[in-house]
Amino acid sequence: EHKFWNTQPVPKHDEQITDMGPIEPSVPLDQISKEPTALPKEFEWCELDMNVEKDAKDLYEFLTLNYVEDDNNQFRFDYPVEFLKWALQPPQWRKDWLVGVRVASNKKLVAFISAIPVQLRTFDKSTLMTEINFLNVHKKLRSKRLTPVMIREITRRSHLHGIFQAVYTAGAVLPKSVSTCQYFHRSLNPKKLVECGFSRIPKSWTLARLIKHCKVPEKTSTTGFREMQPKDIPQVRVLLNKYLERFDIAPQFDTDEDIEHWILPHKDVVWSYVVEDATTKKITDMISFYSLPSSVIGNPKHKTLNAAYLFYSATDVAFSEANQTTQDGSPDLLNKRMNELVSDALIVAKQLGFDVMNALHLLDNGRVLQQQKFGAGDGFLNYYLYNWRCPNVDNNKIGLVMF
Ligand code: YNC
Ligand code: MG
Repeated sequence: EHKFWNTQPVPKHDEQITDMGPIEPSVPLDQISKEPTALPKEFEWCELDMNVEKDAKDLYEFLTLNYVEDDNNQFRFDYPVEFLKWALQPPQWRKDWLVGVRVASNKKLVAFISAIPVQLRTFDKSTLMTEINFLNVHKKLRSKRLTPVMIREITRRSHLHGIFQAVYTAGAVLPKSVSTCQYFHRSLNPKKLVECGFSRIPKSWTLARLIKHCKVPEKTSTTGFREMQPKDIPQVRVLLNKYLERFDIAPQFDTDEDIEHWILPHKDVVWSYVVEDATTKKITDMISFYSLPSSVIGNPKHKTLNAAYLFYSATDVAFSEANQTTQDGSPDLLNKRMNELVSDALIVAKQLGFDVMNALHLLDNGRVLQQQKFGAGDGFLNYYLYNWRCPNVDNNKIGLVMF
Protein backbone atom coordinates (compact mmCIF):
# COMPACT_ATOMS: atom_id res chain seq x y z
CA GLU A 1 0.00 0.00 0.00
CA HIS A 2 1.30 3.46 -1.01
CA LYS A 3 4.73 2.29 -2.13
CA PHE A 4 5.44 5.86 -3.28
CA TRP A 5 3.62 7.99 -0.73
CA ASN A 6 5.15 5.99 2.14
CA THR A 7 8.53 7.41 1.09
CA GLN A 8 7.30 11.03 1.15
CA PRO A 9 7.18 13.65 3.95
CA VAL A 10 3.42 13.43 4.49
CA PRO A 11 1.54 12.17 7.57
CA LYS A 12 0.35 8.55 7.73
CA HIS A 13 -3.38 7.91 7.26
CA ASP A 14 -3.98 7.21 10.98
CA GLU A 15 -1.80 10.00 12.36
CA GLN A 16 -3.38 12.52 14.75
CA ILE A 17 -1.62 15.86 14.43
CA THR A 18 -1.66 18.54 17.10
CA ASP A 19 1.43 20.61 16.19
CA MET A 20 2.56 22.45 13.09
CA GLY A 21 5.79 22.57 11.10
CA PRO A 22 8.00 20.82 8.54
CA ILE A 23 8.15 17.00 8.54
CA GLU A 24 11.72 16.97 7.20
CA PRO A 25 14.26 19.82 7.15
CA SER A 26 14.90 22.01 4.12
CA VAL A 27 17.88 20.88 2.02
CA PRO A 28 20.79 23.21 1.17
CA LEU A 29 20.96 24.11 -2.54
CA ASP A 30 24.27 22.28 -3.12
CA GLN A 31 22.65 19.01 -1.99
CA ILE A 32 19.74 19.25 -4.44
CA SER A 33 20.18 17.21 -7.61
CA LYS A 34 20.84 19.33 -10.69
CA GLU A 35 19.84 16.37 -12.89
CA PRO A 36 16.19 15.78 -13.84
CA THR A 37 14.53 12.70 -12.37
CA ALA A 38 15.14 9.61 -14.53
CA LEU A 39 12.40 8.81 -17.07
CA PRO A 40 11.86 5.58 -19.02
CA LYS A 41 14.08 6.06 -22.09
CA GLU A 42 11.26 6.44 -24.64
CA PHE A 43 10.28 9.73 -22.92
CA GLU A 44 11.88 13.14 -22.40
CA TRP A 45 11.19 16.15 -20.17
CA CYS A 46 9.95 19.43 -21.62
CA GLU A 47 8.74 22.81 -20.37
CA LEU A 48 5.49 24.29 -21.60
CA ASP A 49 5.64 27.99 -22.42
CA MET A 50 2.08 29.27 -22.34
CA ASN A 51 3.16 32.33 -24.34
CA VAL A 52 4.04 30.04 -27.26
CA GLU A 53 0.79 29.16 -29.01
CA LYS A 54 1.97 25.66 -29.99
CA ASP A 55 2.78 24.78 -26.36
CA ALA A 56 -0.52 26.23 -25.13
CA LYS A 57 -2.42 24.25 -27.75
CA ASP A 58 -0.51 21.02 -26.97
CA LEU A 59 -1.36 21.37 -23.28
CA TYR A 60 -4.99 22.25 -23.95
CA GLU A 61 -5.50 19.27 -26.28
CA PHE A 62 -3.75 16.87 -23.92
CA LEU A 63 -5.78 17.93 -20.87
CA THR A 64 -9.07 18.14 -22.69
CA LEU A 65 -8.77 14.46 -23.69
CA ASN A 66 -7.10 13.06 -20.56
CA TYR A 67 -7.77 15.17 -17.45
CA VAL A 68 -10.23 14.69 -14.57
CA GLU A 69 -13.59 12.97 -15.18
CA ASP A 70 -16.46 12.50 -12.74
CA ASP A 71 -17.00 9.09 -11.13
CA ASN A 72 -19.44 8.02 -13.85
CA ASN A 73 -17.21 9.22 -16.73
CA GLN A 74 -19.99 11.47 -18.06
CA PHE A 75 -18.05 14.75 -17.88
CA ARG A 76 -14.41 15.77 -18.23
CA PHE A 77 -12.94 19.17 -17.35
CA ASP A 78 -12.28 21.23 -20.48
CA TYR A 79 -10.03 24.07 -19.23
CA PRO A 80 -9.85 26.58 -22.12
CA VAL A 81 -6.46 27.92 -23.25
CA GLU A 82 -7.21 31.35 -21.75
CA PHE A 83 -8.00 29.70 -18.41
CA LEU A 84 -4.77 27.69 -18.47
CA LYS A 85 -2.73 30.83 -19.19
CA TRP A 86 -4.43 32.56 -16.25
CA ALA A 87 -4.06 29.62 -13.86
CA LEU A 88 -0.43 28.88 -14.77
CA GLN A 89 1.00 32.40 -15.16
CA PRO A 90 0.27 34.37 -11.98
CA PRO A 91 2.88 36.84 -10.67
CA GLN A 92 6.19 35.00 -10.11
CA TRP A 93 5.23 32.05 -12.33
CA ARG A 94 8.13 30.10 -13.83
CA LYS A 95 8.38 28.20 -17.09
CA ASP A 96 10.46 25.47 -15.40
CA TRP A 97 7.46 24.78 -13.14
CA LEU A 98 5.23 23.85 -16.11
CA VAL A 99 6.62 20.39 -16.63
CA GLY A 100 5.69 18.06 -19.45
CA VAL A 101 6.77 14.65 -20.67
CA ARG A 102 6.92 13.98 -24.40
CA VAL A 103 7.48 10.79 -26.38
CA ALA A 104 11.09 11.14 -27.57
CA SER A 105 10.40 9.81 -31.09
CA ASN A 106 7.41 11.98 -32.06
CA LYS A 107 7.32 14.69 -29.33
CA LYS A 108 3.72 13.88 -28.39
CA LEU A 109 2.82 15.33 -24.97
CA VAL A 110 1.84 12.47 -22.64
CA ALA A 111 2.16 13.80 -19.09
CA PHE A 112 2.08 17.13 -17.24
CA ILE A 113 2.35 18.65 -13.76
CA SER A 114 2.46 22.31 -12.70
CA ALA A 115 3.54 24.45 -9.78
CA ILE A 116 2.79 28.09 -9.01
CA PRO A 117 3.92 30.02 -5.92
CA VAL A 118 1.46 30.74 -3.12
CA GLN A 119 1.98 32.50 0.19
CA LEU A 120 -0.12 30.20 2.35
CA ARG A 121 -1.07 30.73 5.98
CA THR A 122 -1.95 27.72 8.12
CA PHE A 123 -3.26 28.96 11.49
CA ASP A 124 -0.60 31.45 12.70
CA LYS A 125 2.24 30.49 10.31
CA SER A 126 2.69 31.85 6.79
CA THR A 127 4.88 29.92 4.34
CA LEU A 128 5.86 30.37 0.70
CA MET A 129 4.72 27.11 -0.91
CA THR A 130 4.16 25.72 -4.38
CA GLU A 131 0.59 25.00 -5.37
CA ILE A 132 0.63 21.79 -7.42
CA ASN A 133 -2.07 21.21 -10.02
CA PHE A 134 -2.93 19.71 -13.43
CA LEU A 135 -1.14 16.40 -12.78
CA ASN A 136 -2.11 14.31 -15.75
CA VAL A 137 -0.86 11.10 -17.38
CA HIS A 138 -2.15 10.05 -20.80
CA LYS A 139 -4.96 7.50 -20.59
CA LYS A 140 -2.84 4.91 -22.42
CA LEU A 141 0.04 5.26 -19.92
CA ARG A 142 -1.91 4.79 -16.70
CA SER A 143 -0.81 2.48 -13.85
CA LYS A 144 2.81 2.48 -15.03
CA ARG A 145 4.09 4.45 -12.02
CA LEU A 146 4.80 7.59 -14.05
CA THR A 147 3.05 9.69 -11.39
CA PRO A 148 5.78 9.28 -8.73
CA VAL A 149 8.31 10.43 -11.34
CA MET A 150 6.25 13.56 -12.11
CA ILE A 151 5.89 14.35 -8.40
CA ARG A 152 9.60 13.80 -7.66
CA GLU A 153 10.54 16.13 -10.53
CA ILE A 154 8.21 18.97 -9.50
CA THR A 155 9.47 18.52 -5.92
CA ARG A 156 13.08 18.87 -7.10
CA ARG A 157 12.16 21.98 -9.09
CA SER A 158 10.45 23.47 -6.03
CA HIS A 159 13.52 22.70 -3.91
CA LEU A 160 15.82 24.36 -6.46
CA HIS A 161 13.96 27.61 -5.76
CA GLY A 162 14.09 27.23 -2.00
CA ILE A 163 10.54 25.96 -1.53
CA PHE A 164 10.09 22.84 0.62
CA GLN A 165 6.32 22.87 1.28
CA ALA A 166 3.41 22.44 -1.13
CA VAL A 167 -0.39 22.47 -1.20
CA TYR A 168 -2.56 20.43 -3.56
CA THR A 169 -6.09 19.13 -3.89
CA ALA A 170 -7.34 15.88 -5.37
CA GLY A 171 -10.43 13.72 -5.50
CA ALA A 172 -8.10 10.80 -4.76
CA VAL A 173 -7.68 9.72 -1.14
CA LEU A 174 -3.99 9.86 -0.27
CA PRO A 175 -1.99 10.11 2.98
CA LYS A 176 -3.14 12.41 4.51
CA SER A 177 -5.66 15.15 3.85
CA VAL A 178 -5.90 18.17 6.10
CA SER A 179 -9.55 18.76 5.11
CA THR A 180 -12.30 17.51 2.76
CA CYS A 181 -14.89 19.68 1.01
CA GLN A 182 -18.04 18.53 -0.76
CA TYR A 183 -19.14 19.93 -4.14
CA PHE A 184 -22.54 21.62 -4.43
CA HIS A 185 -24.42 22.59 -7.59
CA ARG A 186 -27.00 25.28 -8.34
CA SER A 187 -28.94 24.63 -11.57
CA LEU A 188 -29.39 27.65 -13.82
CA ASN A 189 -30.45 25.79 -16.98
CA PRO A 190 -32.21 22.72 -15.56
CA LYS A 191 -33.55 21.48 -18.90
CA LYS A 192 -30.05 21.18 -20.36
CA LEU A 193 -28.66 19.72 -17.14
CA VAL A 194 -31.30 16.99 -17.25
CA GLU A 195 -30.60 16.33 -20.95
CA CYS A 196 -26.88 16.02 -20.17
CA GLY A 197 -27.52 13.58 -17.33
CA PHE A 198 -26.05 16.09 -14.87
CA SER A 199 -29.25 16.28 -12.84
CA ARG A 200 -32.61 14.53 -12.60
CA ILE A 201 -36.15 15.76 -12.30
CA PRO A 202 -37.08 15.13 -8.65
CA LYS A 203 -39.59 12.29 -8.10
CA SER A 204 -43.17 13.40 -8.82
CA TRP A 205 -41.98 16.77 -10.24
CA THR A 206 -42.47 17.90 -13.83
CA LEU A 207 -39.75 19.63 -15.87
CA ALA A 208 -41.91 22.76 -15.80
CA ARG A 209 -41.93 22.72 -12.01
CA LEU A 210 -38.14 22.24 -11.91
CA ILE A 211 -37.63 25.15 -14.32
CA LYS A 212 -39.81 27.37 -12.14
CA HIS A 213 -37.95 26.27 -9.01
CA CYS A 214 -34.60 27.24 -10.59
CA LYS A 215 -35.69 30.61 -11.98
CA VAL A 216 -33.64 33.59 -10.80
CA PRO A 217 -34.62 37.29 -10.89
CA GLU A 218 -33.76 39.31 -13.99
CA LYS A 219 -31.80 41.97 -12.13
CA THR A 220 -29.41 42.02 -9.19
CA SER A 221 -30.79 43.46 -5.97
CA THR A 222 -27.86 44.62 -3.83
CA THR A 223 -27.54 48.43 -3.92
CA GLY A 224 -24.14 49.42 -5.31
CA PHE A 225 -23.42 45.99 -6.87
CA ARG A 226 -21.23 46.45 -9.96
CA GLU A 227 -18.38 44.85 -11.87
CA MET A 228 -14.98 45.26 -10.24
CA GLN A 229 -12.69 47.83 -11.93
CA PRO A 230 -8.91 48.37 -11.77
CA LYS A 231 -9.37 51.34 -9.40
CA ASP A 232 -10.88 48.92 -6.84
CA ILE A 233 -7.74 46.77 -6.58
CA PRO A 234 -6.20 48.36 -3.45
CA GLN A 235 -9.47 48.30 -1.50
CA VAL A 236 -10.30 44.76 -2.59
CA ARG A 237 -6.86 43.59 -1.52
CA VAL A 238 -7.30 44.95 2.01
CA LEU A 239 -10.88 43.68 2.30
CA LEU A 240 -10.18 40.18 0.98
CA ASN A 241 -6.99 39.67 3.01
CA LYS A 242 -8.74 40.76 6.18
CA TYR A 243 -11.70 38.51 5.42
CA LEU A 244 -9.42 35.52 4.79
CA GLU A 245 -7.82 35.98 8.22
CA ARG A 246 -10.99 34.35 9.61
CA PHE A 247 -9.98 31.01 8.08
CA ASP A 248 -7.39 28.46 9.26
CA ILE A 249 -5.86 27.82 5.82
CA ALA A 250 -5.85 30.75 3.41
CA PRO A 251 -3.64 32.45 0.83
CA GLN A 252 -2.30 35.97 1.33
CA PHE A 253 -2.56 38.38 -1.57
CA ASP A 254 0.47 40.44 -0.68
CA THR A 255 0.58 42.74 -3.71
CA ASP A 256 -1.85 44.63 -5.92
CA GLU A 257 -0.46 42.54 -8.79
CA ASP A 258 -1.80 39.40 -7.04
CA ILE A 259 -5.29 40.93 -6.89
CA GLU A 260 -5.05 42.26 -10.43
CA HIS A 261 -4.18 38.78 -11.63
CA TRP A 262 -6.51 36.61 -9.55
CA ILE A 263 -9.51 38.82 -8.85
CA LEU A 264 -9.87 41.58 -11.45
CA PRO A 265 -12.28 40.38 -14.18
CA HIS A 266 -10.49 38.57 -17.00
CA LYS A 267 -12.54 38.09 -20.15
CA ASP A 268 -14.17 34.66 -20.38
CA VAL A 269 -12.20 33.39 -17.34
CA VAL A 270 -13.08 35.21 -14.11
CA TRP A 271 -15.87 37.62 -13.18
CA SER A 272 -15.77 39.80 -10.07
CA TYR A 273 -18.25 42.19 -8.54
CA VAL A 274 -17.98 44.68 -5.74
CA VAL A 275 -20.48 46.56 -3.63
CA GLU A 276 -19.62 50.26 -3.42
CA ASP A 277 -21.14 52.51 -0.77
CA ALA A 278 -22.57 55.48 -2.71
CA THR A 279 -21.64 58.14 -0.15
CA THR A 280 -18.27 56.94 1.20
CA LYS A 281 -17.14 55.23 -2.08
CA LYS A 282 -15.90 52.40 0.12
CA ILE A 283 -15.93 48.84 -1.23
CA THR A 284 -17.85 46.92 1.40
CA ASP A 285 -18.14 43.54 -0.33
CA MET A 286 -16.82 41.48 -3.26
CA ILE A 287 -17.73 38.21 -4.92
CA SER A 288 -16.18 36.34 -7.86
CA PHE A 289 -16.61 33.22 -9.94
CA TYR A 290 -14.67 31.57 -12.74
CA SER A 291 -15.74 29.70 -15.85
CA LEU A 292 -14.70 26.07 -16.21
CA PRO A 293 -16.61 24.15 -18.88
CA SER A 294 -16.76 20.37 -18.98
CA SER A 295 -16.99 18.17 -22.06
CA VAL A 296 -20.17 16.11 -22.04
CA ILE A 297 -18.98 12.63 -22.99
CA GLY A 298 -21.03 10.73 -25.57
CA ASN A 299 -24.16 12.88 -25.51
CA PRO A 300 -25.98 13.28 -28.84
CA LYS A 301 -27.41 16.71 -28.03
CA HIS A 302 -24.83 18.57 -25.92
CA LYS A 303 -21.06 18.89 -26.26
CA THR A 304 -20.22 21.30 -23.43
CA LEU A 305 -21.55 22.02 -19.96
CA ASN A 306 -20.99 25.69 -19.15
CA ALA A 307 -20.18 25.68 -15.46
CA ALA A 308 -19.27 28.64 -13.27
CA TYR A 309 -17.55 28.05 -9.92
CA LEU A 310 -17.79 30.33 -6.91
CA PHE A 311 -14.31 31.75 -6.27
CA TYR A 312 -13.39 34.26 -3.53
CA SER A 313 -15.87 36.50 -1.75
CA ALA A 314 -15.58 38.90 1.18
CA THR A 315 -17.75 41.28 3.14
CA ASP A 316 -16.98 43.83 5.82
CA VAL A 317 -20.11 42.68 7.65
CA ALA A 318 -17.90 39.86 8.96
CA PHE A 319 -16.00 42.40 11.07
CA SER A 320 -19.07 44.18 12.40
CA GLU A 321 -19.77 44.00 16.14
CA ALA A 322 -23.44 43.59 15.42
CA ASN A 323 -22.66 40.31 13.67
CA GLN A 324 -24.22 37.92 16.17
CA THR A 325 -27.18 35.60 16.01
CA THR A 326 -30.16 37.50 17.31
CA GLN A 327 -32.10 36.19 20.31
CA ASP A 328 -34.96 34.79 18.26
CA GLY A 329 -32.43 32.76 16.26
CA SER A 330 -32.87 34.72 13.01
CA PRO A 331 -29.84 34.53 10.73
CA ASP A 332 -26.99 36.86 11.55
CA LEU A 333 -25.85 39.74 9.37
CA LEU A 334 -23.11 37.70 7.74
CA ASN A 335 -25.57 35.00 6.63
CA LYS A 336 -27.89 37.64 5.24
CA ARG A 337 -25.15 39.48 3.37
CA MET A 338 -23.55 36.35 1.92
CA ASN A 339 -26.96 35.26 0.65
CA GLU A 340 -27.47 38.63 -1.06
CA LEU A 341 -24.05 38.41 -2.72
CA VAL A 342 -24.44 34.83 -3.94
CA SER A 343 -27.99 35.52 -5.10
CA ASP A 344 -26.71 38.40 -7.25
CA ALA A 345 -23.81 36.25 -8.52
CA LEU A 346 -26.35 33.62 -9.63
CA ILE A 347 -28.32 36.29 -11.48
CA VAL A 348 -25.31 37.54 -13.45
CA ALA A 349 -24.10 33.98 -14.08
CA LYS A 350 -27.50 33.15 -15.56
CA GLN A 351 -27.36 36.29 -17.73
CA LEU A 352 -23.91 35.22 -18.93
CA GLY A 353 -25.30 31.90 -20.12
CA PHE A 354 -23.91 29.52 -17.50
CA ASP A 355 -25.82 26.26 -17.07
CA VAL A 356 -24.83 25.71 -13.44
CA MET A 357 -23.03 27.41 -10.57
CA ASN A 358 -20.80 25.02 -8.63
CA ALA A 359 -19.42 25.66 -5.17
CA LEU A 360 -17.32 23.88 -2.61
CA HIS A 361 -18.42 23.72 1.02
CA LEU A 362 -15.59 25.99 2.18
CA LEU A 363 -15.17 29.69 3.02
CA ASP A 364 -18.60 30.94 4.20
CA ASN A 365 -20.41 29.06 1.42
CA GLY A 366 -22.10 26.84 4.01
CA ARG A 367 -24.17 29.88 5.00
CA VAL A 368 -25.86 30.11 1.59
CA LEU A 369 -26.00 26.70 -0.07
CA GLN A 370 -29.43 25.68 1.15
CA GLN A 371 -31.15 29.06 0.82
CA GLN A 372 -29.69 29.60 -2.68
CA LYS A 373 -30.96 26.15 -3.81
CA PHE A 374 -27.63 24.42 -4.25
CA GLY A 375 -27.84 20.64 -4.07
CA ALA A 376 -25.11 18.34 -2.73
CA GLY A 377 -23.09 16.65 -5.46
CA ASP A 378 -21.35 13.30 -5.29
CA GLY A 379 -17.87 14.79 -5.60
CA PHE A 380 -15.47 15.57 -2.76
CA LEU A 381 -12.21 17.48 -2.90
CA ASN A 382 -9.42 16.60 -0.46
CA TYR A 383 -6.88 19.24 0.62
CA TYR A 384 -3.26 18.16 1.18
CA LEU A 385 -0.07 19.75 2.48
CA TYR A 386 3.38 18.39 1.55
CA ASN A 387 6.13 18.41 4.19
CA TRP A 388 3.95 20.41 6.55
CA ARG A 389 2.39 18.89 9.66
CA CYS A 390 -0.88 20.64 10.38
CA PRO A 391 -3.89 19.71 12.53
CA ASN A 392 -7.11 18.85 10.67
CA VAL A 393 -9.05 21.86 9.47
CA ASP A 394 -12.84 22.02 9.39
CA ASN A 395 -14.06 22.57 5.81
CA ASN A 396 -15.74 25.81 6.96
CA LYS A 397 -12.26 27.03 7.93
CA ILE A 398 -10.70 26.45 4.49
CA GLY A 399 -10.06 29.80 2.77
CA LEU A 400 -8.07 28.59 -0.26
CA VAL A 401 -9.84 27.96 -3.57
CA MET A 402 -8.00 25.88 -6.18
CA PHE A 403 -9.08 24.83 -9.68
C1 YNC B 1 -3.04 12.14 -7.34
N1 YNC B 1 -4.12 12.70 -7.86
O1 YNC B 1 -1.51 6.83 -4.92
P1 YNC B 1 1.11 5.00 -4.11
S1 YNC B 1 -5.06 16.29 -8.77
C2 YNC B 1 -1.09 12.37 -6.05
N2 YNC B 1 -2.19 12.91 -6.60
O2 YNC B 1 1.10 6.03 -5.33
P2 YNC B 1 0.65 5.75 -11.50
C3 YNC B 1 -1.59 10.28 -6.88
N3 YNC B 1 -0.77 11.07 -6.15
O3 YNC B 1 -0.30 5.06 -3.49
P3 YNC B 1 -1.82 6.59 -12.72
C4 YNC B 1 -2.74 10.77 -7.49
N4 YNC B 1 -3.36 9.77 -8.14
O4 YNC B 1 1.44 3.64 -4.65
C5 YNC B 1 -2.60 8.68 -7.93
N5 YNC B 1 -1.55 8.98 -7.18
O5 YNC B 1 2.10 5.52 -3.11
C6 YNC B 1 -0.50 8.07 -6.72
N6 YNC B 1 -5.90 10.97 -14.02
O6 YNC B 1 1.09 6.12 -10.00
C7 YNC B 1 -1.04 6.73 -6.24
N7 YNC B 1 -5.33 14.24 -12.16
O7 YNC B 1 1.37 6.62 -12.45
C8 YNC B 1 0.16 5.84 -6.39
O8 YNC B 1 -0.92 6.12 -11.47
C9 YNC B 1 0.82 6.37 -7.64
O9 YNC B 1 -1.21 6.13 -13.99
C10 YNC B 1 0.45 5.55 -8.87
O10 YNC B 1 -1.73 8.18 -12.71
C11 YNC B 1 -2.42 8.97 -11.74
O11 YNC B 1 -3.37 17.71 -10.02
C12 YNC B 1 -3.00 10.19 -12.45
O12 YNC B 1 -7.09 12.92 -11.86
C13 YNC B 1 -3.83 10.97 -11.43
O13 YNC B 1 -4.03 11.52 -15.13
C14 YNC B 1 -1.86 11.05 -12.97
O14 YNC B 1 -4.80 8.79 -13.13
C15 YNC B 1 -3.87 9.69 -13.63
O15 YNC B 1 -3.20 6.21 -12.41
C16 YNC B 1 -4.60 10.82 -14.33
O16 YNC B 1 0.80 4.29 -11.74
C17 YNC B 1 -6.79 11.96 -14.61
O17 YNC B 1 0.34 7.73 -7.82
C18 YNC B 1 -6.41 13.35 -14.12
C19 YNC B 1 -6.32 13.47 -12.61
C20 YNC B 1 -5.05 14.51 -10.78
C21 YNC B 1 -5.58 15.86 -10.39
C22 YNC B 1 -3.65 17.24 -8.97
C23 YNC B 1 -2.81 17.47 -7.74
C24 YNC B 1 -1.59 16.59 -7.84
C25 YNC B 1 -0.74 16.59 -6.59
C26 YNC B 1 0.47 15.71 -6.69
C27 YNC B 1 1.26 15.64 -5.41
C28 YNC B 1 2.13 16.87 -5.24
C29 YNC B 1 3.00 16.74 -4.01
C30 YNC B 1 3.82 18.02 -3.75
C31 YNC B 1 4.97 18.19 -4.75
C32 YNC B 1 5.83 19.46 -4.50
C33 YNC B 1 6.59 19.32 -3.20
C34 YNC B 1 7.39 20.49 -2.84
C35 YNC B 1 8.05 21.31 -2.35
MG1 MG C 1 1.49 5.75 -15.06
